[in-house]
Amino acid sequence: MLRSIRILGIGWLALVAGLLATSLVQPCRGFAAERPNVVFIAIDDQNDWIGPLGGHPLVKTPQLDRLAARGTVMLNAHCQAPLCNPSRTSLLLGLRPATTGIYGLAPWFRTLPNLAERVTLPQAFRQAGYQTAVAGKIFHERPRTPEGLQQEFSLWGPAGGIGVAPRQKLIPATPMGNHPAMDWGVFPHRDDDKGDFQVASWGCQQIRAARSNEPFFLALGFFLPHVPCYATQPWFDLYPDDDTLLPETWEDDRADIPRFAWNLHWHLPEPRLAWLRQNGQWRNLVRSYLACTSFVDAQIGRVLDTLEQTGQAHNTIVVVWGDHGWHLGEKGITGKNTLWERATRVPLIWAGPGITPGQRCPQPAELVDIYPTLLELCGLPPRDGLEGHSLVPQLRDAETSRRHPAITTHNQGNHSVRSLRWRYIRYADGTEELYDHDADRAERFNLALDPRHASTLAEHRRWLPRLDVPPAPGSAHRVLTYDPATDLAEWEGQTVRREDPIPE
Ligand SMILES: [Ca+2]
Ligand SMILES: [Ca+2]
Repeated sequence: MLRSIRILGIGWLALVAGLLATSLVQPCRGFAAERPNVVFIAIDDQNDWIGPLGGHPLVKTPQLDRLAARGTVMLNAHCQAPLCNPSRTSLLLGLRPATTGIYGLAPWFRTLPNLAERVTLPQAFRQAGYQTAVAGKIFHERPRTPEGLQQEFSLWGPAGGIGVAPRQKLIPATPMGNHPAMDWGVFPHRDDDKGDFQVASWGCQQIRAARSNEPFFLALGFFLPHVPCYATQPWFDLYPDDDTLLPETWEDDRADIPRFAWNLHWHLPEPRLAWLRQNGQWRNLVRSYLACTSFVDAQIGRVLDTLEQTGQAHNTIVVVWGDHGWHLGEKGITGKNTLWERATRVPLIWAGPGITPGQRCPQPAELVDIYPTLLELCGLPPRDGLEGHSLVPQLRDAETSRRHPAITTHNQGNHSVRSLRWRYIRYADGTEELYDHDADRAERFNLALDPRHASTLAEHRRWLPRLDVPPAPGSAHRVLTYDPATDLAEWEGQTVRREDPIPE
């Protein structure tokens, strides 16, 4: 019999700091009431398997569909890094990973002298008189002191996270490692014991308590469908228990990919497809991920309902984003940390004042664009030094073309450039990939060595970041350093050679 244990709950320190913060914040008055509120919703590790993006034909996300119907969906939106900390740090600072050197799960950006006082997106709103509040995972980690918490947001709610979990893992140990998060399956528990349920409940309370003369910036970070993917049976029952759920894969798909991508770049402990198949876990993983996606969708629906019930939907910008995607068997792997479509394409849905309803925009967009876009939508002054570009022209008219492609960076020197039609990748050893999304949405055929595409390659190389800094001090975990002189890479303390066998 499985026993429930609580892994994460409301951090008392955060709560005390939040209460303290509430009494300290004195927002500017006057102009504030004319400005729209912002509800800023993050979904952790959510790939394009949501209804508005059509990444999975069977996924059920009725609440995101409803938000999309009253807003604009960016169909070609990509993260700046396919990993939590660098992606979120980039979005919240408005700076690219190749500019800050933050590529791994550390450091916390405030430890870097040049970023210690840098104004983040929520801080820009607080400076403009907004009440800022946060629950769940927005930054990759929470500041550890009351002063640190107060520096980032006025009010802190529950930390969210996993909530309840089985005492023992549901899946067998894998030869790639036995990390406790690498787990999934049906787990009987109460939905309201989940961290994401509590994050949504707290968000709804804040919306109900909002005062009409103070605009709010409410950030809610949902943890699922990040692993471990536990859900109760009713969420699994939304999906058939058969192989129609599985994404399409091809046995020879790796044959035309540079060896660097496998041996020196994607070298992580997530289960490979071969292990999932041998252990009968592929369908279970896919179904668990979809069940968790639908669960989070329902939590977002509770927040949207509350905005409507309190009469604030018309004056609130809602933006939903995912920090990066996730492979579930494509190219023979599971997990993040790649520069392919399944790991870089993310939800980016906007609704509210100034945004045209019912639009679907195919132009490339980046998470680093959120910062300048929200400033413009809310009438806040633009800030110097932001590396994104406002999406307001596209949110007004989705036909407006966009010059800038979306750039994703994974560790120093590895970049993807996603334009309207193409994906170009350049790795640190100089090898390249090129995919034509008009003909090949699954990125199956690498065209980089085909001389007919020389001009397309040249055009995309121009967008590679000019600044491409080494890992920042304190960078750790999942940061690969590559030395072209020796053709050796260091990954998590291990030396990796090009000629090592490719992991299955
Ligand atoms: Ca993540
Ligand atoms: Ca291929």
